[in-house]
Amino acid sequence: LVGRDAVSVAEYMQSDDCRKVFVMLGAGVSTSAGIPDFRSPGTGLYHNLAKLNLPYPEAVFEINYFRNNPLPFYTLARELYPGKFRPTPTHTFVKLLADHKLLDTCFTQNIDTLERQANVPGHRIVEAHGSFADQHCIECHRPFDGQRLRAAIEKSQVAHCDKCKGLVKPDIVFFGESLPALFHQTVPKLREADLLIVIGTSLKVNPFAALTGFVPDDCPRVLINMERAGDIGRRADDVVLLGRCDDVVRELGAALGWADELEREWAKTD
Ligand code: CNA
Repeated sequence: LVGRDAVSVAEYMQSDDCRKVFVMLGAGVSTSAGIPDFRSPGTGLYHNLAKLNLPYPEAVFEINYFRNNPLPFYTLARELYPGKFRPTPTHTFVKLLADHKLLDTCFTQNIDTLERQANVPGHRIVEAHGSFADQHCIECHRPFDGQRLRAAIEKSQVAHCDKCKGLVKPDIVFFGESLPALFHQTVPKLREADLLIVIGTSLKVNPFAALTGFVPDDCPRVLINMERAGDIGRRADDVVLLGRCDDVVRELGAALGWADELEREWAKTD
């Protein structure tokens, strides 16, 4: 990179050296859609979970806690259920990467499915922590009807498996559960990355956070976030662009000559 700024990143993205762009997303890309992240002080979900009387905030995503007390997770799920929120300009920026044949893979920790709603091609998305798209019994793993689970969650009623009466939950990865096979299958592709763009994540949850270490040593890594995260900034071609991600991707989009296209495509998501 010529410099550690958006213009230098754009220049590199337009060169022949940059063919495969990988993206890592976290909850920060969806906060402007109205979905709280986990850890932002005051507004984050962990701050607001106090009313659920959890022993500690992470318990809401622990399978053993869920087994004994599923209602806090159901309460949270009701707030996050897809269909209530609109993708952000940042989601649309990822779609433009695909439109311009630059996007190899978008790894996301988010469970809100806003990448799909922004029309990022499905085969480019790896939902590392699962999503609300499917649901299973946590005991016998029998699939459960999505409409029925949604109706139960809306009424704060616990759904039980038709066969074994076990608890049903959406296929969102809880702490201690393994990540989807697609995640593990796709990680090795990072070795071919020409550019990594990390957006809206505190990089505190492993194994997702560790993905930043899988790209080659000379692969530029760009962090777009409100605060510094992980070890991005340590390598020669690391770029840290602090600020609201929608503002930063607009700046990057303008440097790429995509400003109008970004607004036009984002308008379609309304
Ligand atoms: P996190 O730990 O809450 O970190 C979010 C990061 O984004 C923080 O560093 C914030 O400073 C930053 N941030 C917040 N708003 C913006 C903004 N507008 N522009 C730029 N940066 C911003 O969340 P992570 O994603 O790192 O943690 C991983 C968890 C969060 C995953 O397991 C997700 O499943 C989970 N989660 C997902 C959603 C969702 O699907 N939208 C919502 C809340 C939590």
